[in-house]
Amino acid sequence: MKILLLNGPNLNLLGQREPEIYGHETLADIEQAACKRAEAAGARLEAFQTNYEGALIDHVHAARSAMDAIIINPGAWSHTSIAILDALNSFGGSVVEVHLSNIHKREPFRHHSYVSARADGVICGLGSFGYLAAVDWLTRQP
Ligand code: CA2
Repeated sequence: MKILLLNGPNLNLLGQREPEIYGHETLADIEQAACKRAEAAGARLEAFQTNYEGALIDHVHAARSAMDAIIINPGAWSHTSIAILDALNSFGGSVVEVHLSNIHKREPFRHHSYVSARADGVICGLGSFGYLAAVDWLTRQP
């Protein structure tokens, strides 16, 4: 099982600002923990973060022939990007959408995610644990 972990815009700033919303951990901390969790379950995880929408879409396209599953926190693109939804619709494996914060408890413009229309599961509001929960679900035994 090969898992691609994608994080969208501004998530490279995690741990540096707004810890009351997004926590104290850095993105590197989160990626390392997700990698460890996947390896413990016999899976491999690759992580990529970008502030460029086209770069994220290119990674989804590359994953079509190389990855079994995608865990994605699309950041603010969740609420705006039909292009990311279209790219994920071309991917045949499992997709889990993760948000650190509970987007439904926040401003109304964060309540809708285009990506959720494709995601097999959506986790929000559990902080960085959401990424581990996504790995656990993807690597669960039947
Ligand atoms: O809760 C989430 O994970 C979000 O995807 C985070 C996005 C936000 O636009 C979504 O509505 C919900 C924002 C990420 C910004 O991350 C920062 C981290 C530290 C400092 C500033 C921004």
